[in-house]
This record gives sequence, C-alpha cells and structure tokens, in this order.
Amino acid sequence: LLVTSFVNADNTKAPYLAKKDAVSQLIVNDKPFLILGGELGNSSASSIDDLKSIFPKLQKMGLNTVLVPAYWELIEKEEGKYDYTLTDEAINLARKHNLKIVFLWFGSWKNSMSCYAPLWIKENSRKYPRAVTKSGKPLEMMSAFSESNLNVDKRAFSHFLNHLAEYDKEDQTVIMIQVENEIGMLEDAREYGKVADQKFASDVPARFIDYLKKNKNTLQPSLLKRWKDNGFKTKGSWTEIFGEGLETDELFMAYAYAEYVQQVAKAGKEKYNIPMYLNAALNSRGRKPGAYPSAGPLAHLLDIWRFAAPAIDILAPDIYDPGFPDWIKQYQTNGNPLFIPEIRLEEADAARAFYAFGEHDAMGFSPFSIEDVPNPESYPLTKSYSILHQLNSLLIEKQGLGKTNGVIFDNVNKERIIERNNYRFIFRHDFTLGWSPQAKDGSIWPETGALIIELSPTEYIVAGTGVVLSFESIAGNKKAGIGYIDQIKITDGKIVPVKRLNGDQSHQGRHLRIPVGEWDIQ
Ligand code: N0T
Repeated sequence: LLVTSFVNADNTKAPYLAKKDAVSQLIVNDKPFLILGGELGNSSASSIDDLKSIFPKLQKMGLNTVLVPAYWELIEKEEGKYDYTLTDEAINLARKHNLKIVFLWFGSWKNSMSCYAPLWIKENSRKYPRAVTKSGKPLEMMSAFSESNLNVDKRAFSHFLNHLAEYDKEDQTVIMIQVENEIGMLEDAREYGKVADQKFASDVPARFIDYLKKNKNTLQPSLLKRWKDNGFKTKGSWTEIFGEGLETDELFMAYAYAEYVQQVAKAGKEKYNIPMYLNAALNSRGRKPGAYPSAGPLAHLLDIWRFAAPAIDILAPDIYDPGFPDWIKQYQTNGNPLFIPEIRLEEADAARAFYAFGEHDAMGFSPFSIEDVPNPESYPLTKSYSILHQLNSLLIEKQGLGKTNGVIFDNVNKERIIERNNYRFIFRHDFTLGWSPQAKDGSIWPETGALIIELSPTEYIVAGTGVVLSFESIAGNKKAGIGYIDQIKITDGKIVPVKRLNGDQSHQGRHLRIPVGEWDIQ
C-alpha cells in the first residue's frame, strides 16, 4: 500500500497578522513568528555572488529573517517586461539557509528620492512628473500627485506580488513586504505645482473629518491641537481646518503620500495578501517640516497614515539616533505592533533587542547592513539572538499579557525599578556594583539590557547581558529573599537547569547577576 498526502493549493494560506490579547502577531506557516532579523545594505541584493556569500554568514549569526531590497529598476528594466532573477535567487538561498525574507519594495521612493525608479521613468518626466518646491524648483523625487506615476508603481508592485504568490505561497519564505522606503518630502513640507496646489485648496476629505470626529479621544495630541485651535471645524480646506503653517503643509502631504501608498499596497494585496509595512526616517534634532524627510509615517502622523493607508498593517521606525527607548515607545501605540526594520548596526543592539522584545512585545528587530558584521559567530547580537531563539515560544505565549518587561542601561540610565506582584525588582547596570573598577573611573559603560518573564508570581526568568537584579518586598513589614537561582537553557520549549548559582555568582543570594561581556538565562 502506498499512501501519500497532498496539499490543496487553494487552502494554503499566506502569512498574516492575528490578534493575541493586547498585541498582533505575525503568523507564518500557521505559527506566531518573532523576527530575529537583519537588513542587507542597499546594493548587496543586486549581485548574486554577494547574496551567495552573505546568506551563510547570516545563518551563522542565528538570524531567522533577512530584509532584502527588491529593486523596481532591475525588475522592470524595460517597461512591461519583468525579471525576477534576483528575488528568486534570494528566496532560493533563504530556503537553503533556513531564513525567511522580508522584501523591501524600492519603488517610487527610496529615502525621499526616486533613485530606484526604472530609467524609462526617469527619462520621461513629462509623462512621469517630479515633485516641485514652492519656488518652482523641480526635485529628483517623483510627484505623489500624478496618476501616471501611481499607475506604473501599482502595476509593477502587483506584478511582483503575483509572482511571489506563485513562487512562494506554499513555502511562505517571504513573510512580509515593506512598501517603498523612508518616504519623505524634502526642501519644503509639501509638494507645490498645479495639482498639489489645487488639492491643497480643496476641502479636506469628508471621510477623514468623520474619522477625526469618531476618534477625538485617541487622536495624537499635535493633530488634535491644530484642529482644536481652529475651532474643530468640520468643513473647509486644509488651512481652514488645521491653520496655516508648515505643520499643516506636512499633514496634507502625509495624506497624499498615504493615499498613493494605499493604492500601491492594495493592488499588491489583491494578488497576494501578505502583511505590509512602511518604515520611517525619524525626525531627530527638532527640525522643522521640510528640513527633515517630512510627511512619512512619523510618530506625529500615525493617525493620518493609519486612516488613509489601511492596507498597510504596520508603521515602523528606523532608528539611527540616540534615545532608542523613547523612539520605539512612540510606535507601539493604538494597536500598531512594534517592528524595528532598521537600527544602526552597533554592539549595543545586543542589549536593545532584549528591551524591544521584553518591554514592548516587539514583532521583530533588524539592524541595518547586517552583512557588515565582522565576526558573525562571536558578535554580541549573535549571542542575544541565540538567547532570544531559546525564549521564542515563551515570549510568543506571553505577548500581550503584560507578563514581561525589558530593561536597558548606559552611563546615564543605570537603574530601573519594576513592581510586580508582591515584589520590587531593582535592575541595575552591572558596573554599578561597588567592586567593579568601572563603577567610579569615569569610563563610558557599554549599553546593557535584559528581559524578565513572569512564569508565576514567585518564579521568573531573566535573560540578557550586563545587569544585576536585587529585590525586596513591597509590603513594608515583610522581607523577601531569593529561593534559588539556576542558570538554564531552553531546548524544544523545555526549561533545562544547567547550574545552581547560589554562591559567589549571586553574591551568596543577594542578587542575580549577568556580568558585562556575558550572556545568560537565569
Ligand atoms: C536608511 C539607511 C539606508 C544621526 C541609511 C537612514 C536605508 C535607509 N536611512 O544607511 O539608506 O535604505 O532606510 C537615514 C537616517 C540617517 C540619520 C542620521 C542621524
């Protein structure tokens, strides 16, 4: 007797997002998936030789996902003719090296510019117009107010997604798509020119006003304030409703970008309905709209983006500036899952990853130009990923339940107190310990971090690097002490004790400690 099983192609689902308690999780091959990722440098996916040498390295680092550019200009070199050699090769290599892929659609916009638009578009600005500033200066970037621009991007993107459905749906190697890259207007806060000016002078779409009315209580403060200061009007032009100024120009422009991207994403999803997100170049250093890449999916514009681009599932920050915890906090809001598609590649990312997953139920973490890591086996992030990999199913189970926290420390932020059940957990940077030479010698401390998972009110797991944890009872008349500390590892979802650490390693039961330079689960 020969038995065989087969899959009905129509029943194969694409990856999707599913609600779990307070968060959304990415479901891949029917299971929740946390992205331990890295993004390739911009040019690395345009050479098959590069891809071949990079993918084994990523596997050595313990990544489970790689973010890979899909270049419009190389996919559609000739109008209407499509070539997927590079993306197919990336998918094949990913399968071989046990990686998932997130493709980055470098379409109309890449960091504000349109450098990845096909040459036949660049050479025909009469048909495919560029943006224009207030003074009439033409910019390199494609205009968001042109039907012909939108149509060609839409056509190419949906062709690409159709190809992915055919090539990969059964496998689900490709788990998500980034639409465009760091969209943002520069030089002025909005586009000018005939179509843009005319739209700017027209009424704010009624459906957007309805949305504002319905969501008055949860609107972002800056948007609410502009609307309020102008008397909560419900009909009128952008300046009538939100007042004059660069900030209103930016709101208008964000709406225009969002409508454009919505069309592109929707056309793609009609061919292959997989999760899609946008990444934002953050506005650092308090610059004015126009001086930074404006009107992209920035924290203060999330309302507009979520309203006008509902086909986009996640709005995500690219983090290149100091202040990591403050930036990411702004993005885990109103049901927007936290995904960090780019962060500057540095050793401190090893600490930040623990914080993102522990404190904010992150869906994923992904340093930029990951192939530049000099020593894949011993790089700090590799060690963190190895721990996060072990904690994977526990984290997935606890997401959205408020049973985890993350901590992150440096020279300035050295301590964090977390109250949980009957205990006060006092986390500190390892170098706060009086006996470490760095405690007082004025040296710059490495960033360290950890996460804590509550298994029961008296049982916790702490994982990370460079932290020390002591605790006390919240009730003033009670004392609390450590029952025991085990170093553990987790294999196939099972907690396996490795060593008892009740002596010197915990200062005879006074604290839990993971020294700087070491990684551990206890
Ligand atoms: C990023 C990357 C790549 C002190 C920069 C970040 C990637 C794009 N842009 O290497 O170009 O494709 O998404 C711009 C942030 C620079 C901020 C410097 C702040």
